[in-house]
Amino acid sequence: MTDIHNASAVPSLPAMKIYDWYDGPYPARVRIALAEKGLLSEVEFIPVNLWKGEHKKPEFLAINYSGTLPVFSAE
Ligand SMILES: N[C@@H](CCC(=O)N[C@@H](CS)C(=O)NCC(=O)O)C(=O)O
Repeated sequence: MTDIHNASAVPSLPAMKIYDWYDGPYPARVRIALAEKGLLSEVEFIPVNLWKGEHKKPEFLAINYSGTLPVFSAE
């Protein structure tokens, strides 16, 4: 049985990405949950600058049409 609380015990995790911004409260909740599970190092964080409006640009809307953060991606 897989120990879901031990990241190193999880076989072949897909590449996990989270699009976020450092001072967004919703992204912060995700970071807190990942930290609690010891999974922060398993995720690549991709900053999307809310203050520059990067979350409303076509490149980002193609990832999340609602134009909000965070976004989780696993491939
Ligand atoms: N329904 C979304 C909302 C997330 C949300 O509002 N995130 C904020 C950042 S903390 C955001 O992207 N705001 C930009 C905007 O609404 O234009 C969720 O629960 O994840």
